[in-house]
Amino acid sequence: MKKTFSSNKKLIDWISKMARMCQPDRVVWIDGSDEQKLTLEKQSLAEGEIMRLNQEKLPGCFLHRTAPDDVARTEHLTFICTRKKPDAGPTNNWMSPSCAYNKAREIFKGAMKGRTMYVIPFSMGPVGSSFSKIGIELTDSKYVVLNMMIMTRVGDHVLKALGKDGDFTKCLHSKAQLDIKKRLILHFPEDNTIWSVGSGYGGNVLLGKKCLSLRVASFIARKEQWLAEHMLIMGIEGPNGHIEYIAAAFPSACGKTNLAMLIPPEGLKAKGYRIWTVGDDIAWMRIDTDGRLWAINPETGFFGVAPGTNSKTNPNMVETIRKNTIYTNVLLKPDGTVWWEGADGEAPLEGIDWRGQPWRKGIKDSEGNPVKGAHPNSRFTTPITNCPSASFRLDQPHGVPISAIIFGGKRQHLAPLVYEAFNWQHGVFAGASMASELTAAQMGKLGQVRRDPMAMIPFCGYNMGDYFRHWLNMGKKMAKPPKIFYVNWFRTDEDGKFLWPGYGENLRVLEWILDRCNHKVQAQKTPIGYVPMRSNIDMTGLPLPEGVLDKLLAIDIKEWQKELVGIKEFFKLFKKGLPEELWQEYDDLLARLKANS
Ligand code: GTP
Ligand code: SPV
Ligand code: MN
Repeated sequence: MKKTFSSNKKLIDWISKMARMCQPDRVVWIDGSDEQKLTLEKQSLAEGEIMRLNQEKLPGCFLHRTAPDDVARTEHLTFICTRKKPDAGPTNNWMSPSCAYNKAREIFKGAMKGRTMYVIPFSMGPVGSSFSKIGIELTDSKYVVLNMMIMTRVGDHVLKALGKDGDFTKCLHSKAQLDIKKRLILHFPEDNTIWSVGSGYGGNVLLGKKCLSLRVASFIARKEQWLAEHMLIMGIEGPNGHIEYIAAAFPSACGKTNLAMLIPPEGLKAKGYRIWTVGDDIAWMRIDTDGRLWAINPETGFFGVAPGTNSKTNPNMVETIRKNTIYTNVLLKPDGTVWWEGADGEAPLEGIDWRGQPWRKGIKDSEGNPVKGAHPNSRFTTPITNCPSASFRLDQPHGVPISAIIFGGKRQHLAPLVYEAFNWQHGVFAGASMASELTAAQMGKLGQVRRDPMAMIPFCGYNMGDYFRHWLNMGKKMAKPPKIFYVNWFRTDEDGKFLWPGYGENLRVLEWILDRCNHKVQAQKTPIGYVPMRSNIDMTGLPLPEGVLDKLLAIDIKEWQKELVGIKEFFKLFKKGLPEELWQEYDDLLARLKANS
């Protein structure tokens, strides 16, 4: 392989030091070339780390299986290692830097013996943009290299941009023994350093993603006065041909990817609507000289949830993942293609499941539960440029202007389909008091409701009390702040069935949101915020049964009063660290609910 050089002394010294600790047999620099990618694929195939899929039906596609206990982010093994404990805040796991480095060093020592250490220079954001940050990931996993080449901008041009004395996030990863007892995901925001060991699962090991672009970036963003958020970014081209952009924060596996590339339902398509996908997971946002908030997606690919993806729910994604895609933990069909629960067509009669075991349609485990073919958090890694709705502004160094920020989560009850915050401060309260049901994206109890402010509870790299303060300050700095909304696609009826059809139909709600931003429609003032008048949601082509829209928009005062108990409990965790403004919003909501009860 071609040798790559960097004249950056800090980089060279750091690599030598890490190599001395991990003791790889060799060090290989990733230059970003197709030629090198092909070599890596070949080696990875030979080692059985990836499998080539049916090249006629899925050209350039591969399958990878992780260890059965390494299938989702491990939040209990994820730490923010600030020098002072309070700087990590009450919602993060904390370890002192010295303790964390010592513990991990013991696992990293000699972990790469017999392996290659790859040096991946990557840029989050367009190379050279003032938004962008450079990271260098050292890893002993070819799977990580191949994924990073899809998810980020990788190669020599990044080293060139780094130059002789540029700064970078030092990202070290080793699979080590893939032992959950020796697994640690450590962030040292004060050292601009990430150490991840003992895992091979995406969110734990693609260090440019959650570790750099959210945990470390959020820490930097507060200092530099911008925002690093767990948000999709999408452009909505309206009937007049004008494109407006929105950003939305939903917790993991709560619908960001799906919303970001929705296809307008017939009733709205006729009006001329069209969607442009900018990003599905992460937004970096800065205030520009026009007083507005501008956003980029620092990534170049999707690491999307497979189950439930089909040509009804997400036709654009079905199209996207036909080529050059790495599938992880899905079912392998006899014809060398793949399948997951909720994929197009009938379930196959047989295949090899995500664990690598023979699987037959309808098989049950010893307790009589159906055995899933694909893991519920199985995913695909695929380039954003494959996506038919990919925005033409993906590489614009200054990003896109954001008209609305949307928060949301999975709530069977309580939250209505949509409401608008009274103002920025109230919107920050709505975000800060968000809660959602746990999904398969994190190891833990499925379905349990937990507080997940701004969908950032697993991803904020510092004290969330300070994070809320930062959000409040950002609002004050903008002459034209985006309006803030809250949505819930997941309200259910008495039988537990979704009341709202979701997916493409969600555009009906987005249309109302933009109409509100453009002062086109009035709304109904309620104790929790502005709610649509029924007639202002265009329901053309969507005949919901009588009364369903009312149920979707209803606000149950008693339930909200109960919710406030949970919010109070959460806010109290922060003690004096919670901005007074949020307690003010809490009190005001309490009073408005009382006045309406
Ligand atoms: P991360 O990648 O984990 O951050 O998740 P995400 O927010 O991008 O989630 P994604 O869009 O992949 O959605 C996860 C699950 O929610 C999938 O099973 C979808 O089918 C389901 N889903 C998405 N949108 C809707 C919707 O509007 N209604 C309903 N009922 N389900 C939805
Ligand atoms: C999430 O869990 O929010 C994801 C997937 O987007 S991962 O990158 O694994 O964190
Ligand atoms: Mn995510």
